[in-house]
Formats: sequence, C-alpha cells, structure tokens
Amino acid sequence: MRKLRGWRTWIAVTAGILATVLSFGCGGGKSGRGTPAPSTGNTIYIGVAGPMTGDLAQFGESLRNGVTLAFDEINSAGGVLGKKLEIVVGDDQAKTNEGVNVARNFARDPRGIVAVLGHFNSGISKPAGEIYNKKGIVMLTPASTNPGVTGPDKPFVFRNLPNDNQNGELLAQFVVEGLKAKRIAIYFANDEYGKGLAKVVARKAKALGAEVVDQAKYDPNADEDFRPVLTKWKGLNLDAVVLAAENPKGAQLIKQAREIGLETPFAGGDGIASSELWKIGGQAADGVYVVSYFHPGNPDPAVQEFVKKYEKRFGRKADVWAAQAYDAARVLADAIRRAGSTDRKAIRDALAATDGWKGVTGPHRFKNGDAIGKRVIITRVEKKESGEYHFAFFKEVGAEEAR
Ligand code: ABU
Repeated sequence: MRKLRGWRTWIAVTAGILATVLSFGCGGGKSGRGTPAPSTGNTIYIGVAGPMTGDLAQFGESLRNGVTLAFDEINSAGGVLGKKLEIVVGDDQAKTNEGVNVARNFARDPRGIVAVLGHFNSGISKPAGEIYNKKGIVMLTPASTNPGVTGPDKPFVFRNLPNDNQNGELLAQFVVEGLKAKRIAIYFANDEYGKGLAKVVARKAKALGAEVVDQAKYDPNADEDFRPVLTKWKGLNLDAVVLAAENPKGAQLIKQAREIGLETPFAGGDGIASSELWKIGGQAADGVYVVSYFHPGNPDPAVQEFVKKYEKRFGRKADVWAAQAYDAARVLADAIRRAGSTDRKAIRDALAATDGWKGVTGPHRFKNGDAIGKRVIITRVEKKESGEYHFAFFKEVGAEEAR
C-alpha cells in the first residue's frame, strides 16, 4: 500500500513539473508546440511577410509601407493595451520554400510573434497559412485571393479582400456584359493565383454566353516570350483578353501585345494592380482594366487622409496593396485591443468577431476567414493632364458574400 502511494506521489510530482515546463515553453499551453509565448513585455511583435526582394518586391514594399504607417499612427496614439506595435519583416522572395522558412522562423521567434500580416502570393499563403494555423498564430493576408488559402479547417487564417471565386466572376461579368465581349482569350500565370482566377473567369464567361476562344499559361519563374501566343491571338478576332497574372510579367505581356499590334482590350485581375503596369508597359498600359478594392480619389475623408499621409511618409502614391495592408494592420490592432490581451487564440476570436470595422478599403467582416461584403471596383489605366498614368475609377462591380 505504501509502495502504491509512493508511485502516486511520483506521478503527481512528475506531471506537475511537466505542466510547468510546458506552460513556460508554450505560452500557458495555448500556443502551438515549440512556439514561444506571445510577447509579454512592452512590445507586441507582428510579422510582416511578403516579397521584399526579387521581381515582386514592389508588392512587398507596399505591404510593409502600409503596415508601417498604420503602426506609426497607433503607436503615436499610445499603442495597443499600452504596448508598442513592432514589425518583424520576413522576406519570402515570392518563393514557396522561402515563404515556408519565413513561417517557421516566425513561429519559433523568441520574441513571441503574436500574429502575421502577409503573405502576398496565394501559392505561399497556402502552405505558410497551414504552419501558422498549426502553431495557433493568426495570419491575415491583405493580398492572397486563391479560395484555398482560407477555410473552416484553418481557423487562424484570414484575408481582408474578396477571393477569386468572387473576383473571377465579377471580372468575367464585366468583360462579357460591360465590354460586350463575345470572343475572349485568357492568359494566366501558371501558379496558384493565375490558375484559379483563369478557371473561374472561363467558367463564368461561358455561363454568360461568351466563347473562350483560347487559353495560354506562362511560367512566372521563367523569362518568357509572350509574342508567339499573342501573334496567334492577333488572328483570332478577339473582343477581349483577360489576364490572370502578376506584375511585372503582366506589364511585359501587355507591352509585347501592343508591340506586335494586338490592339484588343485587356482586363486583368488584381495581380496587375500596380504602377509597374505603366512603368514597364508605358503607353501600352493605357486603357487596361484592372480589378481593385481601393481608389485614392474616393472623397471619404479617411481615404484622403491616408493618401496624403502615405505620400508624405514614403514619397510615393498609395496603391491598393498599401491600402489593403494599412487596413489589415489596423483591424488586427483593433482585434488585439478587443481581445484585451496578446493571447493568440483570444486575438483570433476577436478578429473573427469583427463586425463592420471600417477601413480605407471599406467595411471588414469575416466568415471562415474570408472577407465578406467588400467592395470590388474596376479601374482603368488613364493618363492625367500632368502626363502621369494612374488607375482611374471606372465602375463598381460588386460587394458580394464570400463563397
Ligand atoms: N491577389 C493578387 C495576387 C496575389 C495572389 O493572390 O497570389
């Protein structure tokens, strides 16, 4: 009997020690395995991930600038929960393996990263999101639109923009009904974003009665000559070309199209919503239609204040990705404030419960991690009197529920 009591005591003491060790190592048992407890000092560390170098660095820069501006404002006003927000930058170089490394490094960062804003590319947000989800760290992407990035099986993964089921349908509808296109061709990047968007556009365009005459894909990681396909398309009597691509490749493609004399109207997804369109494409970009969620000419005082502050701080104009990141940073800060702590699960729950928080890109609500009710607009590249190109507001095409 005494022997049995001895064993019981030994088991109880061992279990106690184990529980204590685990609670120190994993943030009170609430963080993923091997993930340091969330920041407990006077600083809240937030990861910002995207392509900071490489061909897609323009997008990473917009994301980082948008978050920087938001955190500067919040910190000047006293921070969140009396703590300062600080960015930890992760450069995924728009490469999947680098993105996965960034996610792993964030998850084991000894400072205890509380949440992550990013990544940009859907093909990276998908595997990286799985890591964050497993580790119990919120990932809020301001840019990745492939439907598979989020889902009920990934409760820690969010995006604050419509997914490509919505964007693709709205883009197809605009092309078929708005541009009256009956014969369409689609050129897409052979990546998670391009393939997904092209599929939805093709399906919806056909459903609306248009003919998808041809589709072509390109390798986003190779130096491609688009001219052979574009030359073939010149003889197809097309009414519109839909582009499911990211800049700079999208801009290069449009430039080559005009060079070989293909004058068909181009309409593209949000991957070509950056100034590289005219910086690379020049005059060829004139008149290209592009999906967006932000318009700097919006007279809303909050939008105008953001546009001015952004230009003053960074010496460049705010684009849709800067605006998206600015809103993502501020809605996350709002969720941390509402959570009342840096507990990662409490932040996830508060973010999921966001109900109408209004940013410069519109109101924010989430369902299974997807943004719902967000405004989608079509912009058109136009030359201003000053000679500068810009994305002019063309048409609002929807604010539908995520599906
Ligand atoms: N949605 C813009 C391009 C980024 C991506 O989803 O891959």
